[in-house]
Amino acid sequence: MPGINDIKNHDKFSKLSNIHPCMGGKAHMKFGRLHLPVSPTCNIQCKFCKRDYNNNDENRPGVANGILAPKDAVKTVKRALELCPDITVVGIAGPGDTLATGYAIEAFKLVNEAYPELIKCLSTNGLLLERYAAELYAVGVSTITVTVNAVDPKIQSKIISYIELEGKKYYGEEAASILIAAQLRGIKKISDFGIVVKVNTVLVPGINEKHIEETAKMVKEAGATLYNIIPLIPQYELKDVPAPTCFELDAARAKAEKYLEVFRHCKHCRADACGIPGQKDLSSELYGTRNNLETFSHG
Ligand code: CLF
Ligand code: SF4
Repeated sequence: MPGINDIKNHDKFSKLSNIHPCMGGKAHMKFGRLHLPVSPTCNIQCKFCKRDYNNNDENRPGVANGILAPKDAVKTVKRALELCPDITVVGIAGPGDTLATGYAIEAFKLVNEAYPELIKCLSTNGLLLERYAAELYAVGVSTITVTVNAVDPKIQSKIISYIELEGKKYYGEEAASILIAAQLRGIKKISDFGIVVKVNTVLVPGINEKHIEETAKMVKEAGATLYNIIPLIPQYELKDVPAPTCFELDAARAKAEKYLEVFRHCKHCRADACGIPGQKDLSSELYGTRNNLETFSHG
């Protein structure tokens, strides 16, 4: 059975916007996504990411109750489709970074062999996206979200503390420059494969709210198709920064919209979310209650 990557590029986004719940408003109400929480660790530290948080009821990107082994991915997809036949997308969004370990690619390979018709969707901070672009394409990934919170190292260095690359830690503006360059190269390379790229930006008042336009412009030039602005959930080192108001969020979206179509239905999904976004979450039916495993928050 053909997968979505067999569709020609120019038709792909319009097709996806009808069936992928994070690519279009209509699909968002109708179709579901399953997240497989197979990625335990991260290779950067965002200042709003509380790495040891774990809560059954918490709804925010990246939180999960536990980690799934890639070998269990196919049976998890099978069970999820029984619980919610409207699932069209299998996503991997954490709880850490999906490319910091090889588990996401391993899980997608197995799921793609068993369910080629399902959309495979990956969310990453983009540090290693260029390196793994060809492998992601080979295992059937057709949509990728890259979280780009700034394209100016001065601003980005206020949002991340450090990155880790090839066993070395980088801090401050040096870390920010490496990350930004890697994200833009990754978006270019993956979109050259015909994979549809959505960029997520966490809106952090007082830090990047005047920088949205420039970010949208640069990620579009790199190859992104869609933009999603997520309000900051104040925690960890940014716990005292207030979350953006609806007005600030709307203003940022209006600026981004000059360059890219803006997705406005994001539900801050957990890394183990299951079902139609905004409707009853089926993750506890699917994964049960699994505690005491360290988790991360993905923005
Ligand atoms: Fe998951 Fe993200 Fe794929 Fe969607 S979620 S990896 S693109 S399948 Fe969607 Fe959830 Fe918002 Fe993400 S509503 S947090 S945008
Ligand atoms: Fe890593 Fe995502 Fe947390 Fe940032 S928000 S530190 S990319 S897991």
